[in-house]
Amino acid sequence: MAFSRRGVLAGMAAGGGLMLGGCAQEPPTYGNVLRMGDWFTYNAQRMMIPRRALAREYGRGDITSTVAVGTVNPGNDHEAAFNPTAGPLWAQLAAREFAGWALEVVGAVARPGRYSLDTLLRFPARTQITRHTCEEGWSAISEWTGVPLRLVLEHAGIMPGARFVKFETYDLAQDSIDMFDALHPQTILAYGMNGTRLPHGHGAPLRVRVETQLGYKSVKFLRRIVVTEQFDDGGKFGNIAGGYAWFAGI
Ligand SMILES: Nc1nc2c(c(=O)[nH]1)N[C@H]1C(S)=C(S)[C@@H](COP(=O)(O)O)O[C@H]1N2
Ligand SMILES: [Mo]
Repeated sequence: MAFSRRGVLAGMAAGGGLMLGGCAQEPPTYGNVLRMGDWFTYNAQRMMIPRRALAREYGRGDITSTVAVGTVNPGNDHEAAFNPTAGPLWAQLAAREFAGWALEVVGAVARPGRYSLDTLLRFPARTQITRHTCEEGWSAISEWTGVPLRLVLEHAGIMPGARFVKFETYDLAQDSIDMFDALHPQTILAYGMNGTRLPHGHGAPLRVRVETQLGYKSVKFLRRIVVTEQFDDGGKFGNIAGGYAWFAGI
């Protein structure tokens, strides 16, 4: 295994603002009594980390066909999560094979900036064959290639106190993960799938893969990453307003 648990912990320390030594922290959704289940799942999983550092990886022969669900074309105004501002921008970029596209990385980072696809391709890549588990009851195994989110965050310079990483997209979907999952070795910004460029429907040009959580956390069509010190529930477009758990660890 290329990454050790020690490496994960070192990354956590580098990330700052995190609990170390196994003590549970206040859950981000604390205060809402209906979310006490999240509190339990979140803390229970965080305490079990030493025994399950990595999500299972599979072999090439295990790859299945993977249907594209949720938004498959952010430029289509009939999509349920169509974003009238960003959707047309995605359509223009897609028509030019994403020339000119860049991922913005802002917030609690020392060096906010924009990362073009070419720049991301120059980072060390990680390829992993993993199972995507959708909350709606299906799963599929695919090969994903991309740059570990950790490398991009470290390149941008994670500020002390940074606790969450929020993903903004070209549709209305947006989501966040905590710094623990953000620095996890299998959390990658994927530009490749099954040996080719990420197909449009699966989130081109870039999606995140969060292998430690349910499928909806693997946000597609990335536009901007915001590193935050405070928990942001995403307002009316967030999981919580949508009836989903913010933490969906598996
Ligand atoms: N931007 C965006 N990301 C998204 C979604 C979406 O609708 N929009 N759907 C989510 C859900 S519920 C699932 S199961 C997966 C589906 O990924 P796939 O299309 O590659 O199968 O994407 C997730 N990421
Ligand atoms: Mo899903």
